Amino acid sequence: MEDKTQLADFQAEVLPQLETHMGKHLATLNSAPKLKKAMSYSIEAGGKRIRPLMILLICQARGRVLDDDVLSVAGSLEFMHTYSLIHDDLPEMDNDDLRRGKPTNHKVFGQDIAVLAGDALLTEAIGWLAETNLAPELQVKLIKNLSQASGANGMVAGQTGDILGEQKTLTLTELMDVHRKKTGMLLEYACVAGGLLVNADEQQSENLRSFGQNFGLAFQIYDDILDVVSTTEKMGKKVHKDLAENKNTFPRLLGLDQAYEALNETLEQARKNLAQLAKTGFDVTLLAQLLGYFEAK
Ligand code: GRG
Repeated sequence: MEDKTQLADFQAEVLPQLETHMGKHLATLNSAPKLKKAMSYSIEAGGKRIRPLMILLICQARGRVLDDDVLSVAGSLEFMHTYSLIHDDLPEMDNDDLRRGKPTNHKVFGQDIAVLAGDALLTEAIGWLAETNLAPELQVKLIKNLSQASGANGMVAGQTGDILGEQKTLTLTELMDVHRKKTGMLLEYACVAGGLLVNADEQQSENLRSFGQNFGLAFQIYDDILDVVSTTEKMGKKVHKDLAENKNTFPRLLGLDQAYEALNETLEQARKNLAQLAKTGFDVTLLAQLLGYFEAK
Protein backbone atom coordinates (compact mmCIF):
# COMPACT_ATOMS: atom_id res chain seq x y z
CA MET A 1 0.00 0.00 0.00
CA GLU A 2 1.36 3.44 -0.98
CA ASP A 3 2.11 5.81 1.93
CA LYS A 4 -0.06 8.86 1.21
CA THR A 5 0.82 11.06 4.20
CA GLN A 6 2.90 13.67 2.37
CA LEU A 7 0.42 13.79 -0.49
CA ALA A 8 -2.40 14.40 2.00
CA ASP A 9 -0.41 17.31 3.52
CA PHE A 10 0.27 18.74 0.05
CA GLN A 11 -3.40 18.49 -0.89
CA ALA A 12 -4.46 20.13 2.37
CA GLU A 13 -2.13 23.04 1.58
CA VAL A 14 -2.71 23.60 -2.15
CA LEU A 15 -6.27 22.54 -2.91
CA PRO A 16 -7.84 25.34 -0.81
CA GLN A 17 -5.65 27.75 -2.82
CA LEU A 18 -7.01 26.24 -6.03
CA GLU A 19 -10.61 26.55 -4.79
CA THR A 20 -10.08 30.23 -3.91
CA HIS A 21 -8.41 30.87 -7.25
CA MET A 22 -11.28 29.28 -9.22
CA GLY A 23 -13.83 31.16 -7.11
CA LYS A 24 -12.07 34.46 -7.82
CA HIS A 25 -12.06 33.77 -11.54
CA LEU A 26 -15.77 32.96 -11.54
CA ALA A 27 -16.43 36.16 -9.58
CA THR A 28 -14.83 38.24 -12.39
CA LEU A 29 -17.41 37.04 -14.94
CA ASN A 30 -19.93 39.59 -16.02
CA SER A 31 -22.77 37.21 -16.91
CA ALA A 32 -26.37 36.65 -15.83
CA PRO A 33 -26.48 35.69 -12.13
CA LYS A 34 -28.30 32.43 -12.92
CA LEU A 35 -25.56 31.32 -15.33
CA LYS A 36 -22.83 32.26 -12.87
CA LYS A 37 -24.66 30.41 -10.12
CA ALA A 38 -24.96 27.29 -12.28
CA MET A 39 -21.26 27.39 -13.17
CA SER A 40 -20.25 27.91 -9.54
CA TYR A 41 -22.63 25.19 -8.35
CA SER A 42 -20.83 22.44 -10.25
CA ILE A 43 -17.35 23.78 -9.47
CA GLU A 44 -18.19 24.18 -5.77
CA ALA A 45 -19.81 20.72 -5.67
CA GLY A 46 -16.26 19.52 -5.16
CA GLY A 47 -14.78 16.47 -6.80
CA LYS A 48 -11.38 14.95 -6.28
CA ARG A 49 -9.50 17.60 -8.31
CA ILE A 50 -7.17 14.89 -9.63
CA ARG A 51 -6.44 16.63 -12.93
CA PRO A 52 -5.37 20.00 -11.49
CA LEU A 53 -3.59 18.16 -8.69
CA MET A 54 -1.43 16.37 -11.26
CA ILE A 55 -0.32 19.71 -12.70
CA LEU A 56 0.51 21.01 -9.22
CA LEU A 57 2.37 17.81 -8.32
CA ILE A 58 4.54 17.97 -11.44
CA CYS A 59 5.42 21.59 -10.62
CA GLN A 60 6.19 20.56 -7.03
CA ALA A 61 8.37 17.68 -8.30
CA ARG A 62 10.59 20.24 -10.09
CA GLY A 63 10.46 22.91 -7.40
CA ARG A 64 8.40 25.37 -9.47
CA VAL A 65 6.60 27.92 -7.32
CA LEU A 66 2.84 27.36 -7.34
CA ASP A 67 2.00 30.93 -8.31
CA ASP A 68 -1.23 32.36 -9.74
CA ASP A 69 -0.29 31.33 -13.28
CA VAL A 70 0.17 27.71 -12.27
CA LEU A 71 -3.14 27.85 -10.36
CA SER A 72 -4.86 29.30 -13.45
CA VAL A 73 -3.59 26.45 -15.65
CA ALA A 74 -4.78 23.97 -13.02
CA GLY A 75 -8.16 25.75 -12.61
CA SER A 76 -8.67 25.95 -16.35
CA LEU A 77 -8.37 22.16 -16.59
CA GLU A 78 -10.88 21.68 -13.77
CA PHE A 79 -13.30 23.99 -15.63
CA MET A 80 -12.92 21.84 -18.77
CA HIS A 81 -13.47 18.63 -16.82
CA THR A 82 -16.49 20.06 -14.96
CA TYR A 83 -18.13 21.15 -18.23
CA SER A 84 -17.79 17.58 -19.52
CA LEU A 85 -19.48 16.20 -16.40
CA ILE A 86 -22.40 18.65 -16.63
CA HIS A 87 -23.01 17.72 -20.27
CA ASP A 88 -22.45 14.01 -19.64
CA ASP A 89 -25.17 14.05 -16.96
CA LEU A 90 -27.83 15.54 -19.27
CA PRO A 91 -30.83 13.36 -20.19
CA GLU A 92 -29.62 13.26 -23.82
CA MET A 93 -26.32 11.74 -22.65
CA ASP A 94 -25.97 9.65 -19.50
CA ASN A 95 -29.11 10.98 -17.78
CA ASP A 96 -27.81 11.16 -14.21
CA ASP A 97 -29.50 12.73 -11.17
CA LEU A 98 -26.50 12.69 -8.86
CA ARG A 99 -22.97 14.01 -9.33
CA ARG A 100 -20.31 14.80 -6.75
CA GLY A 101 -22.85 13.76 -4.12
CA LYS A 102 -25.32 16.45 -5.20
CA PRO A 103 -28.22 16.78 -7.65
CA THR A 104 -26.85 17.22 -11.17
CA ASN A 105 -26.69 20.70 -12.70
CA HIS A 106 -29.76 20.27 -14.94
CA LYS A 107 -31.82 18.97 -11.99
CA VAL A 108 -31.19 22.25 -10.17
CA PHE A 109 -31.01 24.82 -12.98
CA GLY A 110 -32.90 23.15 -15.86
CA GLN A 111 -31.47 21.64 -19.02
CA ASP A 112 -31.14 24.92 -20.90
CA ILE A 113 -29.00 26.59 -18.24
CA ALA A 114 -27.01 23.38 -17.63
CA VAL A 115 -26.03 23.25 -21.31
CA LEU A 116 -25.02 26.91 -21.16
CA ALA A 117 -23.11 26.52 -17.88
CA GLY A 118 -21.12 23.72 -19.53
CA ASP A 119 -20.55 25.82 -22.66
CA ALA A 120 -19.36 28.74 -20.55
CA LEU A 121 -16.97 26.63 -18.44
CA LEU A 122 -15.50 25.14 -21.62
CA THR A 123 -14.97 28.54 -23.21
CA GLU A 124 -13.58 30.04 -20.01
CA ALA A 125 -11.16 27.12 -19.67
CA ILE A 126 -9.51 28.16 -22.93
CA GLY A 127 -9.79 31.92 -22.42
CA TRP A 128 -8.32 31.74 -18.92
CA LEU A 129 -5.07 30.32 -20.31
CA ALA A 130 -4.72 33.38 -22.56
CA GLU A 131 -5.24 35.67 -19.56
CA THR A 132 -2.23 34.36 -17.61
CA ASN A 133 1.11 36.14 -17.40
CA LEU A 134 2.86 33.13 -18.92
CA ALA A 135 4.99 33.70 -22.03
CA PRO A 136 2.76 33.96 -25.13
CA GLU A 137 4.42 30.90 -26.76
CA LEU A 138 3.68 28.86 -23.65
CA GLN A 139 0.07 30.06 -23.58
CA VAL A 140 -0.38 28.97 -27.20
CA LYS A 141 1.11 25.54 -26.47
CA LEU A 142 -1.23 25.09 -23.50
CA ILE A 143 -4.26 26.25 -25.49
CA LYS A 144 -3.37 23.97 -28.40
CA ASN A 145 -2.84 20.94 -26.17
CA LEU A 146 -6.00 21.53 -24.11
CA SER A 147 -8.13 22.04 -27.25
CA GLN A 148 -6.72 18.88 -28.82
CA ALA A 149 -7.25 16.84 -25.67
CA SER A 150 -10.85 17.94 -25.23
CA GLY A 151 -12.14 18.48 -28.76
CA ALA A 152 -13.14 16.51 -31.84
CA ASN A 153 -10.05 14.28 -31.71
CA GLY A 154 -10.03 14.00 -27.92
CA MET A 155 -12.64 13.81 -25.17
CA VAL A 156 -15.57 14.68 -27.48
CA ALA A 157 -14.43 11.93 -29.90
CA GLY A 158 -14.32 9.49 -26.97
CA GLN A 159 -17.78 10.46 -25.78
CA THR A 160 -19.08 10.04 -29.35
CA GLY A 161 -17.46 6.60 -29.61
CA ASP A 162 -19.01 5.66 -26.29
CA ILE A 163 -22.50 6.70 -27.37
CA LEU A 164 -22.27 5.07 -30.81
CA GLY A 165 -20.81 1.93 -29.24
CA GLU A 166 -23.79 1.50 -26.92
CA GLN A 167 -25.67 -0.57 -29.47
CA LYS A 168 -22.91 -3.19 -29.85
CA THR A 169 -20.18 -5.02 -28.00
CA LEU A 170 -16.84 -3.30 -28.59
CA THR A 171 -13.59 -5.21 -28.95
CA LEU A 172 -10.96 -4.56 -26.30
CA THR A 173 -9.01 -2.40 -28.80
CA GLU A 174 -12.11 -0.32 -29.56
CA LEU A 175 -12.93 0.04 -25.86
CA MET A 176 -9.37 1.17 -25.09
CA ASP A 177 -9.57 3.75 -27.88
CA VAL A 178 -12.89 5.15 -26.59
CA HIS A 179 -11.56 5.42 -23.05
CA ARG A 180 -8.16 6.80 -24.03
CA LYS A 181 -9.99 9.67 -25.66
CA LYS A 182 -12.97 10.12 -23.32
CA THR A 183 -11.13 9.90 -20.02
CA GLY A 184 -7.45 9.54 -20.79
CA MET A 185 -6.72 12.61 -22.83
CA LEU A 186 -7.53 15.20 -20.14
CA LEU A 187 -5.36 13.28 -17.66
CA GLU A 188 -2.62 13.10 -20.30
CA TYR A 189 -3.00 16.83 -20.88
CA ALA A 190 -2.53 17.43 -17.14
CA CYS A 191 0.91 15.82 -17.40
CA VAL A 192 1.77 17.59 -20.67
CA ALA A 193 0.76 20.94 -19.14
CA GLY A 194 2.81 20.20 -16.02
CA GLY A 195 5.79 19.40 -18.25
CA LEU A 196 5.35 22.67 -20.16
CA LEU A 197 5.19 24.65 -16.91
CA VAL A 198 8.45 23.14 -15.64
CA ASN A 199 10.15 23.43 -19.02
CA ALA A 200 10.69 19.67 -19.26
CA ASP A 201 13.16 18.41 -21.87
CA GLU A 202 12.13 16.02 -24.64
CA GLN A 203 12.76 12.82 -22.68
CA GLN A 204 11.04 14.13 -19.55
CA SER A 205 8.06 15.32 -21.62
CA GLU A 206 7.77 11.87 -23.21
CA ASN A 207 7.81 10.18 -19.80
CA LEU A 208 5.28 12.62 -18.40
CA ARG A 209 2.96 12.04 -21.37
CA SER A 210 3.31 8.28 -20.99
CA PHE A 211 2.65 8.55 -17.23
CA GLY A 212 -0.52 10.53 -18.02
CA GLN A 213 -1.64 7.91 -20.55
CA ASN A 214 -1.08 5.05 -18.13
CA PHE A 215 -2.74 6.97 -15.31
CA GLY A 216 -5.71 7.68 -17.63
CA LEU A 217 -6.12 4.05 -18.61
CA ALA A 218 -5.84 2.93 -14.99
CA PHE A 219 -8.40 5.59 -14.03
CA GLN A 220 -10.97 4.25 -16.47
CA ILE A 221 -10.39 0.58 -15.63
CA TYR A 222 -10.72 1.50 -11.93
CA ASP A 223 -13.88 3.56 -12.56
CA ASP A 224 -15.40 0.55 -14.35
CA ILE A 225 -14.38 -1.76 -11.49
CA LEU A 226 -15.85 0.61 -8.90
CA ASP A 227 -19.15 0.66 -10.76
CA VAL A 228 -19.29 -3.08 -10.02
CA VAL A 229 -17.85 -3.25 -6.49
CA SER A 230 -18.51 0.14 -4.82
CA THR A 231 -21.58 1.94 -3.44
CA THR A 232 -23.48 5.11 -4.33
CA GLU A 233 -22.62 6.58 -0.89
CA LYS A 234 -18.88 6.15 -1.42
CA MET A 235 -18.92 7.32 -5.04
CA GLY A 236 -21.35 10.28 -4.84
CA LYS A 237 -22.97 8.99 -8.04
CA LYS A 238 -25.13 6.02 -8.97
CA VAL A 239 -23.30 2.66 -9.23
CA HIS A 240 -24.14 -0.63 -11.02
CA LYS A 241 -25.34 1.56 -13.86
CA ASP A 242 -22.93 0.18 -16.47
CA LEU A 243 -24.11 -3.36 -15.84
CA ALA A 244 -27.80 -2.42 -15.86
CA GLU A 245 -27.36 -0.56 -19.15
CA ASN A 246 -25.20 -3.27 -20.69
CA LYS A 247 -22.37 -0.79 -21.23
CA ASN A 248 -19.00 -1.61 -22.71
CA THR A 249 -16.66 -1.78 -19.72
CA PHE A 250 -13.44 -3.56 -18.80
CA PRO A 251 -15.12 -5.92 -16.28
CA ARG A 252 -17.78 -6.81 -18.86
CA LEU A 253 -15.22 -7.56 -21.57
CA LEU A 254 -12.52 -9.14 -19.42
CA GLY A 255 -14.27 -10.31 -16.24
CA LEU A 256 -13.56 -8.70 -12.86
CA ASP A 257 -10.33 -10.61 -12.07
CA GLN A 258 -8.77 -9.83 -15.44
CA ALA A 259 -9.85 -6.20 -15.11
CA TYR A 260 -7.94 -6.00 -11.79
CA GLU A 261 -4.96 -7.60 -13.53
CA ALA A 262 -5.09 -5.05 -16.36
CA LEU A 263 -5.25 -2.30 -13.72
CA ASN A 264 -2.15 -3.63 -11.93
CA GLU A 265 -0.19 -4.00 -15.17
CA THR A 266 -1.05 -0.43 -16.16
CA LEU A 267 0.00 0.87 -12.74
CA GLU A 268 3.30 -0.98 -13.10
CA GLN A 269 3.93 0.90 -16.36
CA ALA A 270 3.10 4.19 -14.61
CA ARG A 271 5.64 3.38 -11.85
CA LYS A 272 8.26 2.75 -14.55
CA ASN A 273 7.55 6.20 -16.03
CA LEU A 274 8.11 7.73 -12.60
CA ALA A 275 11.35 5.80 -12.13
CA GLN A 276 12.61 7.28 -15.43
CA LEU A 277 11.60 10.79 -14.34
CA ALA A 278 13.37 10.30 -11.00
CA LYS A 279 16.58 9.53 -12.90
CA THR A 280 16.41 12.96 -14.55
CA GLY A 281 15.98 14.94 -11.35
CA PHE A 282 12.24 14.87 -10.62
CA ASP A 283 11.28 14.28 -7.00
CA VAL A 284 8.51 11.78 -7.73
CA THR A 285 7.61 11.00 -4.10
CA LEU A 286 4.19 12.65 -4.20
CA LEU A 287 3.40 11.58 -7.76
CA ALA A 288 4.05 7.99 -6.66
CA GLN A 289 1.72 8.50 -3.69
CA LEU A 290 -0.99 9.60 -6.12
CA LEU A 291 -1.04 6.02 -7.42
CA GLY A 292 -2.45 5.10 -3.99
CA TYR A 293 -5.73 6.44 -5.40
CA PHE A 294 -6.20 3.05 -7.05
CA GLU A 295 -6.61 1.12 -3.83
CA ALA A 296 -9.65 -0.91 -2.85
CA LYS A 297 -12.66 1.28 -2.01
C1 GRG B 1 -19.83 15.47 -22.59
C2 GRG B 1 -17.97 15.93 -24.23
C3 GRG B 1 -18.46 15.23 -23.05
C4 GRG B 1 -17.64 14.38 -22.46
C5 GRG B 1 -17.94 13.66 -21.24
C6 GRG B 1 -15.92 12.92 -18.59
C7 GRG B 1 -16.87 12.33 -19.52
C8 GRG B 1 -16.81 12.76 -20.94
C9 GRG B 1 -17.81 11.51 -19.10
C10 GRG B 1 -17.95 11.07 -17.70
C11 GRG B 1 -18.37 9.65 -17.71
C12 GRG B 1 -17.53 8.89 -16.79
C13 GRG B 1 -18.17 8.53 -15.51
C14 GRG B 1 -16.30 8.55 -17.12
C15 GRG B 1 -15.46 7.76 -16.23
C16 GRG B 1 -14.24 8.44 -15.72
C17 GRG B 1 -14.52 9.81 -15.26
C18 GRG B 1 -14.15 10.89 -16.18
C19 GRG B 1 -15.03 10.02 -14.06
C20 GRG B 1 -15.26 11.36 -13.48
O1 GRG B 1 -14.07 11.97 -13.13
P1 GRG B 1 -13.62 12.09 -11.60
O2 GRG B 1 -13.75 10.76 -10.94
O3 GRG B 1 -14.74 13.05 -11.04
O4 GRG B 1 -12.28 12.73 -11.54
P2 GRG B 1 -14.65 14.18 -9.92
O5 GRG B 1 -16.08 14.47 -9.58
O6 GRG B 1 -13.88 13.64 -8.77
O7 GRG B 1 -13.98 15.35 -10.56
